[in-house]
Amino acid sequence: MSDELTVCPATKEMLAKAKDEGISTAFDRSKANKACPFGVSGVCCRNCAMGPCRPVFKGEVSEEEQELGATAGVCGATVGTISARNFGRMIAAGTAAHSDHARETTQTFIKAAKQEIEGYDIKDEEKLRMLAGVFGISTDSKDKYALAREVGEKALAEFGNQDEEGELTFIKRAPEKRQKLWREQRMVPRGIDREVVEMMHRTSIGVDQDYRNLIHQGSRCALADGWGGSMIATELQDIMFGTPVPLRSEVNLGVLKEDEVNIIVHGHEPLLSEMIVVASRDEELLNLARQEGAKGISIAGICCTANEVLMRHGVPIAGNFLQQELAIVTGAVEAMVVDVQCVMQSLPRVAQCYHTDVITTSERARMSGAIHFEFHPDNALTVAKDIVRRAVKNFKNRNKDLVNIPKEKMDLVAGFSHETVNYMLGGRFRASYRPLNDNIINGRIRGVAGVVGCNNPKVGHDEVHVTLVKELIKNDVLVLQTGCGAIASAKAGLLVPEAARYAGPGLAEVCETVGIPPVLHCGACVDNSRLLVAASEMVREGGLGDDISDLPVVGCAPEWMSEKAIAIGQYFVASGVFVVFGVTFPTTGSQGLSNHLFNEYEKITGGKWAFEPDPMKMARLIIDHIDKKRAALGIDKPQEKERVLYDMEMRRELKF
Ligand code: SF4
Ligand code: MSK
Repeated sequence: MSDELTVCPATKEMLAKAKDEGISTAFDRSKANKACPFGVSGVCCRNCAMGPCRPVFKGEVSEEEQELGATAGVCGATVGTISARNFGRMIAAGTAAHSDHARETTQTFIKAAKQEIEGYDIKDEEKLRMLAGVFGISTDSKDKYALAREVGEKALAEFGNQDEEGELTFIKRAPEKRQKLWREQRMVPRGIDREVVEMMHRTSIGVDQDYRNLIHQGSRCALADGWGGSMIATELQDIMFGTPVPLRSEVNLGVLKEDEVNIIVHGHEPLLSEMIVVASRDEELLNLARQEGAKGISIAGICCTANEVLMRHGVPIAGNFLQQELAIVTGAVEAMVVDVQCVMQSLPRVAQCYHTDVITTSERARMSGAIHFEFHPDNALTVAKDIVRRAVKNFKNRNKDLVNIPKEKMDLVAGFSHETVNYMLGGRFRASYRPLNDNIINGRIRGVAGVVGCNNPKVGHDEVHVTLVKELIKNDVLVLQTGCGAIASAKAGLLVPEAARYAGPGLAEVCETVGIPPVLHCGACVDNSRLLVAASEMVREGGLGDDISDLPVVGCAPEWMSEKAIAIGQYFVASGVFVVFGVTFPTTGSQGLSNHLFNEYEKITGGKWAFEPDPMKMARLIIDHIDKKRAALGIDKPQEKERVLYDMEMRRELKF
């Protein structure tokens, strides 16, 4: 790995500009930060006022001695207990973040179904009817609004379910064998909020002191995220705003426009940003922009809000997590509009040096130094127009001497919902995962890796993502991406069909025949739930075992930083997937807990964790695991009868 801060040329250029202009960024602060080794390894506890406790390492302490409390907090908590409690709280926080987003979405969905709010509608009726079926709602002769209301109310009830024997509905979308395993393990989430509350209770002083039991609740809580909150957010957003289909767009800071009003939407929820997109096309506001001397109004995104509006509208992406400050440093951004999650508190400070307005919009997330336009679904379009108007009027305050927009931008193709993968590979009339399964069985595709998650200035920005993804596709592993990882690969040119030239011969053949990139952008962080549905569909299609844990599939977050990533990792592990994380791992201070997560857990759920910061070694771990699963399925040898790979032309000729 290089010593460079980033492999992204636009980021390099803006870091140099920030330095010249005396602006400190996350890259500088990370370098100056002295991370505490106790915190890094997960063994710092501040759960009561007898501490904080940092159990002292006295030379080498064996796993048994650790478990017996040779090094312990004032209350006697062992390093295993402390690190499991911290890990559990990260899962609870991540689950809460995705699920609070989902609650907001659900409440808006119900209002849209009641036709009470301007700007929102029920767009994907086919998906609505499918989801009604999952909830057991009869669809007979109901109009889409009546049906959506029932679906919304059922979804809302998932958050507060108190029935001890209750089960989240979407659990039923997992393979039968997986559901049975969860039930036997008493791991099925009852209600979303309930599992978060119980995790927080169990991790307070003097409650659950067995790290294995703590991690068990961690799994149940994380499953309430993946098969609960995140899945509800994804599905209801699709119904309201449209299920993504493949579309072309552009990525990197070069998408900002020298002669237009630039508005950046940043955060995680699409509820307001969808309306900003609508407002930016308003004729009155476009006229105002022209009066103010701009040629138009340009919207670009950062982080997962960007992924949401990219997937459904093709809105270009300005950058990923570590580029948020640098977008302002271009001097060409009139407004950065933020909602919730992954928004750096430094933004208003950076904005002070330019003319940029940082605008907060959620009552849950305010920042000093920012302007607040409170957004509620009831006033969304009005607020969106007010924000766009303010940005337009700010255009004249742009200091041309401070403007420097990097030239770098890259084409990309996004919009790979699980429905799209189904269609792309199977065709409209025979949409199915059969061709994907067949290509895995015949070895053209070796396996599938979900490479997701953030950026972290502790490692080279985008470097770990891009190195890993290139190595995987070179070895015929189809890569599915979400979040900031997808943006990293997009900037490196891996999200276009022409990127098949980086792929191994088998994967390249599939990509060229079907016309897809070897790396598929599947959406925002909550859309990792699409990967759970896709994995379940692969099992259902047949030929690759009868559980998710049988699939040659791996999850990975090479540059993770957020607690949400830990929640995502744990729900994949609890769903039977091998998950590799880079950077650092928050349990390494406890040998017992690390052994439990890295080894023992495979016997419980069929999935397990691994930690490996080096991208080439990470790729090796992933490929070895895929090969192990292929061997167990008996598909590691060349197949006797080659199946023909149908392209679009051949499919059209088929008689149904
Ligand atoms: Fe220390 Fe125990 Fe209190 Fe944690 S809960 S701070 S280990 S005394
Ligand atoms: S935005 S959670 S930095 S992926 Fe989802 Fe990016 Fe990680 Fe935030």
